[in-house]
Amino acid sequence: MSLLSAEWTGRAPGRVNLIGEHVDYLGGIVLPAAVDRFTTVRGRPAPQWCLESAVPGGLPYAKALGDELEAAPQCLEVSSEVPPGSGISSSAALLVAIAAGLRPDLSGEEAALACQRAEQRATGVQVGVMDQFAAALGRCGHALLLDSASLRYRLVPFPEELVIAVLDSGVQRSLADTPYNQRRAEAEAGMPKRRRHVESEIDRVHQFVAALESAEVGRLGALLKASHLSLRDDFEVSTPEVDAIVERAWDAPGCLGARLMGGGFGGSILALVEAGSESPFREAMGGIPVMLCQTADGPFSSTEEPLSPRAPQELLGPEDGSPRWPR
Ligand code: GAF
Repeated sequence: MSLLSAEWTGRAPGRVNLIGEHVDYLGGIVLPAAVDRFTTVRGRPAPQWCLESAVPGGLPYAKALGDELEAAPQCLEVSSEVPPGSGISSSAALLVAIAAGLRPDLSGEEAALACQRAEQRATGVQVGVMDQFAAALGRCGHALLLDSASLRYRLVPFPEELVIAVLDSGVQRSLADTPYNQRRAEAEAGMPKRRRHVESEIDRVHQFVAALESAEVGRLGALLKASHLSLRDDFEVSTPEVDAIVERAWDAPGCLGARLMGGGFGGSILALVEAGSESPFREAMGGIPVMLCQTADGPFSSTEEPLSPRAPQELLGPEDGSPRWPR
């Protein structure tokens, strides 16, 4: 840990979630991917924690992570390409970048769990581990299939002929100002509509992975649409603005499917678009901001070691990702 007395730099990506929404805090399986928008943090030891950034609000996250890692105070300079409040998890990118710079000796799993606890501590939002895991361990060319109960994971190749589009609903929000914790509590209590979403969504994750692995890209769109309808009607985390953009994307040229992404109540929309159709897709979306992304590496991902020593990446099958319900 000699790094704690020296200057350091850490860098981590934002993430998208292909499918598996509002299931990570219930032990479900999720399929996020790290994307090519990064947050970079330069740090050095200081008498007290301080943080300089064009985006306000990062200091409580940094301090909370410092507490989790039992790190001495640091002064941080943050620069980021991850737009805040837009649903690609700027908070996970910030936290994982700090963890990667301060404690590169950690495993990706340890770093992700520390960042998850820090986010919960800083915001009071009882987030799952998906975002931090994706930012830490995502791999270029892949999505990351994670069982959030066992933390076993494996990489799933992401087809080159697909482009990830993130659409901004224009409704920026912090999860702390949404009923995220309430939805989590309702789901944990086994409320029938919430439970129906969770069970059907986990099933869709399995189907989505099967479709990716058998190169049946046509099936992906129907699964995205079904996921959105379930988030809208059963989990009730969508908004009229988000629904209108999702439906517009469904009809746009080259779009396989689209859905609300992340915590919901605004934020962003994920669309999968056939490579080559980016321009007509963007045009059909009118003035709605479209960010085209590619998959990227997280700082704890090792291209030389496909199997994590700590989480044996056994194949995740239908028995994985069973939700935790009350007895
Ligand atoms: C947010 C949370 F941070 C994640 O843990 C996850 O629950 C997601 O909302 C919903 O799937 O991004």
